[in-house]
Amino acid sequence: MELKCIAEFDLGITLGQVRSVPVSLGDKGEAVLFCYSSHPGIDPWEEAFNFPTDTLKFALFTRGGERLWTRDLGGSVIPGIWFTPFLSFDLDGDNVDEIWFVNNLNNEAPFSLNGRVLERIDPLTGETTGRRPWPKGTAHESMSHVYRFFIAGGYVHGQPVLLTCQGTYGDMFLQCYNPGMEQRWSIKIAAGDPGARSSHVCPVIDFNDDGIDEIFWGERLISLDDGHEVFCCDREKFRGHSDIIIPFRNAADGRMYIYSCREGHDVPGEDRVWLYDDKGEPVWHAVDKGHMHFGWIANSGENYRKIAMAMRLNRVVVENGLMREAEPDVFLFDAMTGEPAELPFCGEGDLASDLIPLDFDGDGYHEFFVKNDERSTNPITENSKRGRVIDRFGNDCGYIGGKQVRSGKIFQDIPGDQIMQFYPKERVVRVWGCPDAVESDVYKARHASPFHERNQHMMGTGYNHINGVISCAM
Ligand SMILES: [Ca+2]
Ligand SMILES: [Ca+2]
Ligand SMILES: [Ca+2]
Repeated sequence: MELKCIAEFDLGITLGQVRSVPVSLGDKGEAVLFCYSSHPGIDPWEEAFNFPTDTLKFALFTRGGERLWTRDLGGSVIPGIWFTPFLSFDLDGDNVDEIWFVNNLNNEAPFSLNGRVLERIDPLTGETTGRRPWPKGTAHESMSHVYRFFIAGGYVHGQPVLLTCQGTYGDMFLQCYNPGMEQRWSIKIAAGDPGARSSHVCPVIDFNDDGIDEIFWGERLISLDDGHEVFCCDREKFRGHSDIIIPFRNAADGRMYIYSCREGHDVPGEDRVWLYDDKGEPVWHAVDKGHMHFGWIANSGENYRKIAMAMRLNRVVVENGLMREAEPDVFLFDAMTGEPAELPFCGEGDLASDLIPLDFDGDGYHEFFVKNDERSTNPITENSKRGRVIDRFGNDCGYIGGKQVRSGKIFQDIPGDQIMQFYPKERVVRVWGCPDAVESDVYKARHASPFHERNQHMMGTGYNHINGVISCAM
């Protein structure tokens, strides 16, 4: 398998953070939107927030790497995924994806909720074509809770609908809009209500195959038609949020399943890693305590056997209140039974938690990109596994390096999965793929639903974009 750089985009500044979504320009072809800054992503949690040294910018590029327009969002827009989610989505049905994001019009107050708006941009010009006030239901909560915003899109019997959401840990608010931007429904899930909180990812899929998309609001599935709860896994007991929530289909029985790695509500007697079936009933559960932080599902066992990974974060506070991540605990399971599993090349420590599963060559088995270890002070070098792609046996498939932007089927017309990485000092973004890939029946089955294509448009909201957590689904 040979990996090649199949696209390059020159963003022109030293890069601290980059997010990206595909944008259809209708008969003008496919474009790529980048949202980027020299400053790394800023989190609203008081123990993680810092003051930005650079603004956030949008830039639209052609597939060939030509810059079409740039917009600097200015000093009132905080450069972080929770403050400033964005989405490309054709809500009005003209085959051109509008760009939707949370702007702040109050240039004197970066935390202003009165100044925050849902803003729409025409991708053909980069100009604003609409604004409406951003709901401020979370205003009374702590800063970490207030600025957890999401924008998502989905379909109800073929009609597009837009979703805006606020909150994750306490009170949570969701609003849904029809193509003319009239509100279709609005719900509040109060902090004390039964059932799960949200997640840091928000996959959208027609999970029960009735023609209506659901959003995974953590372990709670919400209908985009009318906002009703389709079901909520472990509804009577679990009140926390899941770092990771992954829907997937098991080829052996053809049924859908849900893999959840829980972060919050760590109470004695309640396990942290769960598999649920298509009715929300538990199949297996494991790991009796801790903050589960990363997780994935990969076709990496014999005969496409699915392996599930769950990583438990061991965060420590060192001098002066600084937080650092100690060695994590990593768990590997047979995804369907919960029995302990192994990867042949993961004998050495915690490598499995730094793997991003991708099927570059389309054969139905996942390869893995090995991220840099964020706990390590050693840079990625060509001599280590870090920054490289390996196959499911650990064989080397080539060096890519960089930091992750998004992964999965980035270009729909190129066979197999691809990965998009940014290179901070080179100021560029590169997409790597396998031009000789041949899509097998197993690969095609994973892509038979529009899940992957549609969820690429949601890589600017939440943590959907990192660690392959959305692109490893199905
Ligand atoms: Ca449109
Ligand atoms: Ca449905
Ligand atoms: Ca493969």
